[in-house]
Amino acid sequence: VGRGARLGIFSSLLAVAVGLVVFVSMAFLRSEPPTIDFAAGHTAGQPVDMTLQTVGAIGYGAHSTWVSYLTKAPNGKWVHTTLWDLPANTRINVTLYEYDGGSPLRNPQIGAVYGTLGNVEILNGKPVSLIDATQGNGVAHTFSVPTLGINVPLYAVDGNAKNFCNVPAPCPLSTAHNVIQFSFVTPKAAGQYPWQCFVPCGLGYLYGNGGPMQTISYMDGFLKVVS
Ligand SMILES: [Cu+2]
Repeated sequence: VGRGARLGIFSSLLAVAVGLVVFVSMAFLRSEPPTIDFAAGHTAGQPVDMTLQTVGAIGYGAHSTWVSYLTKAPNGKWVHTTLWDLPANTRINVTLYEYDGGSPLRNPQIGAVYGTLGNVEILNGKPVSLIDATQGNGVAHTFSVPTLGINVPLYAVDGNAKNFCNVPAPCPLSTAHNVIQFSFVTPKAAGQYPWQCFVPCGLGYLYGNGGPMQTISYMDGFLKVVS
């Protein structure tokens, strides 16, 4: 075999190797938690109901001690994800079960409810527009969509409650929880709108802002608004 042919074979093998590396890394980058589809079969003008929960520890997987959100899929199954397909320009009625303990807020401003319909949340049946986190159990997490001006503080449960949830998520309703309900309207423009928790709840990470605070399916995600 001549030198040119050997060079040709070498180049082809190199190209295949580089191709494989690129393919595998792209597949890794593409892998993400599942997106729950609340837009399929949606009738324009009808509200969409969405049920979420927040837990003090997911209880399984690579980060079993991390705080997390979970989403109830339309089939009734709880899924460990924070990614949702939502119809544009639609009222979303959220029911959120909060199972985590809390603390006072470093920034009291995120105790205010805004951007929801009426600028209120319904906390265990009572409308609330501000949670003073220096009182009671404090705030556990927030549901915040900065680009849409939405902030919903989640009043915590008593971290020392006898029935505090300490089982792998999802937490059952028999364990200590608060029920927080609110509604908001998705924007008219399709696109991906990031949402996150603004309580630095990443215990053990710098200023509490690492780990679950920076990981999709734990304390942040996307509203994938589709038109
Ligand atoms: Cu949080």
